[in-house]
Amino acid sequence: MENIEIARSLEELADLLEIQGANPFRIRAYRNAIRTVSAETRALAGMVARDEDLTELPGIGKDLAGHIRELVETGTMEVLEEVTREVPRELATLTRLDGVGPKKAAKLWKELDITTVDALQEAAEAGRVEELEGFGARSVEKILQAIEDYRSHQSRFLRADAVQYLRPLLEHLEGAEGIHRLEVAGSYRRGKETVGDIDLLAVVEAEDAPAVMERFTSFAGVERVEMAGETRGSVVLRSGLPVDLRLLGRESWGAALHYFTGSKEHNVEIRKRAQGRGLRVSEYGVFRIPDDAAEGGAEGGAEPEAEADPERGERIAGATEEGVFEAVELPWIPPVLRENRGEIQAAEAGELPGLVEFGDIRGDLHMHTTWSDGANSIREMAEACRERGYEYMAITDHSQAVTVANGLTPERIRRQWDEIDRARDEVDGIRILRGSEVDILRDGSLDLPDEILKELDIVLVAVHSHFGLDAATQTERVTRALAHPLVDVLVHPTGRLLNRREPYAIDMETVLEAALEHGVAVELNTNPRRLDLHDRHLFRARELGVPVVASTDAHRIAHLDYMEEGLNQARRGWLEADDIVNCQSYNKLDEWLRRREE
Ligand code: DGT
Ligand code: CA
Ligand code: CA
Repeated sequence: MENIEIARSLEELADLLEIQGANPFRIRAYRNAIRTVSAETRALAGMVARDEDLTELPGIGKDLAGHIRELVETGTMEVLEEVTREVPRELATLTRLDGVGPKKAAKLWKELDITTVDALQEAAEAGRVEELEGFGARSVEKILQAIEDYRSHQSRFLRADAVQYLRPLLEHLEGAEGIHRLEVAGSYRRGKETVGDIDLLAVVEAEDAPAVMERFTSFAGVERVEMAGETRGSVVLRSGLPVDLRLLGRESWGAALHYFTGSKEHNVEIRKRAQGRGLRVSEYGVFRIPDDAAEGGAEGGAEPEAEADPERGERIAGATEEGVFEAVELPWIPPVLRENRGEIQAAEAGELPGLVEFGDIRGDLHMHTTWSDGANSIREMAEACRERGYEYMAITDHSQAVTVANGLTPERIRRQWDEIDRARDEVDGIRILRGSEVDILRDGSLDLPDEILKELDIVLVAVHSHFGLDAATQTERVTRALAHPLVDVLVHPTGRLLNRREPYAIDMETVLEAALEHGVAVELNTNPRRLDLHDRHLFRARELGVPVVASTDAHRIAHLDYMEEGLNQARRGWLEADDIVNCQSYNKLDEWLRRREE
């Protein structure tokens, strides 16, 4: 059981207890524990197995340690069973909806007997919810929107979650005898921010196939087996994540890897290209079409026909992916680019981008400390950034308008500078920039006076309120902020929370043009639940020449590690190191930050 699954169960428990009206201190203790569990890098299941003391973890007392141990060992918790005898378990799902917390869920249940998303939708549409005290027409509208979002996201998993759900299965399979190669294909390999399912490929000898399939379906984390054939198996993990496994011979490895990596659109183009060269590409290999078989020229790119012998004709490639590309006269194309967005043309012209890598990153320019809503001190963050090999970093706590995050007034910011000065003395080997995540107010003005902004090394701006404005007003608001001469980076440019909250309505093209005009950078927020800026936005930013900052928005040390995974998104947007501000040396960065001083 992964930490994320433990955190999920504790969250469900905390939600149900809160709906039940349990002691608020107890609930707060559970919520603290959830944060600890999610941020812990060691596997708690391993700690339990080794009989280690969980109470040494921050926020985990004897009580919680016992619950976690029970959960890891039995898959459930007596406390959870207990509360669900009184509170319907489905109610925990309602609390996941934006705009419905445990208090509202309790009210819906007690007054309208609503326990499911379906029932809530029905009651909301019938006008029964808005009559409840504390709801009203606006909040009902919001709930209906949240239900719609929930439905559209339900079937997709955040990549970052899928990574965690999948890891134990991969370890289990890697230990299997008879597997020569194992790779995750599909959208996962293409680095997409969400995945529908997992497509696993393995090379095995024919005689080992049954044992390998058996090992796959008997994995302890499997909830149910959908099918288990000779070469293909399909399971659903306890987390709900569907996983397909295909077993192949060595001669087909490259072709299958290419085919099942997709995307479908990319594959169609490659097949067309092959047909033009008298070749047929399938998941089995690349074959020369025999002269007697005139294959669907008119239907270029159609699926290989199921009835036709898939291996008809002379095999000219298929064992490696490079070989497949070579057969159609192309260099190997990185999976993150395979979306048929021009990668084939670029490959043909020898103009594939040299994609950014973690080693190119020289610093992190967006993070929080205990001065606002972060968990670590300036000094701790500085040491952690230095450990990650960075040359520089920026401390960017919230500004005063963001009261929920304990935003800083001008007076507190000045005091923070003293502490930054001390950290500069105490922590060698890293440059610490004075920054701020300045709130963009409703009218597009900034939440801090110019005399403060002038003394900051880097000024980030972001929207934290009035997400509901119409696109024209929101765009106007943000572009006005970008026109301010002291602004360096627009952070949280879409405000989305993946699978939870849609981006706010904004005209990104206009925003990017304004950023270009005013020499402002835009942020790729590498928090895996945010990833503000879609791959298409990043692609467009690069095309226009708008600089991009890739930053973690860390609220604790562990979050600094979001950078590495988050760069998948940058690569999907075709970004090279040169396109990213924080891939520059300190001197270059400093020059850029002073660009408007004269
Ligand atoms: P997902 O799972 O929705 O996040 O997206 P993918 O891209 O992983 O799609 P999936 O799992 O349906 O299929 C995996 C890959 O297999 C896909 O990227 C390309 C290939 N593939 C699947 N079905 C077809 C098809 O009908 N035609 C072609 N050309 N390729 C297909
Ligand atoms: Ca897939
Ligand atoms: Ca699939």
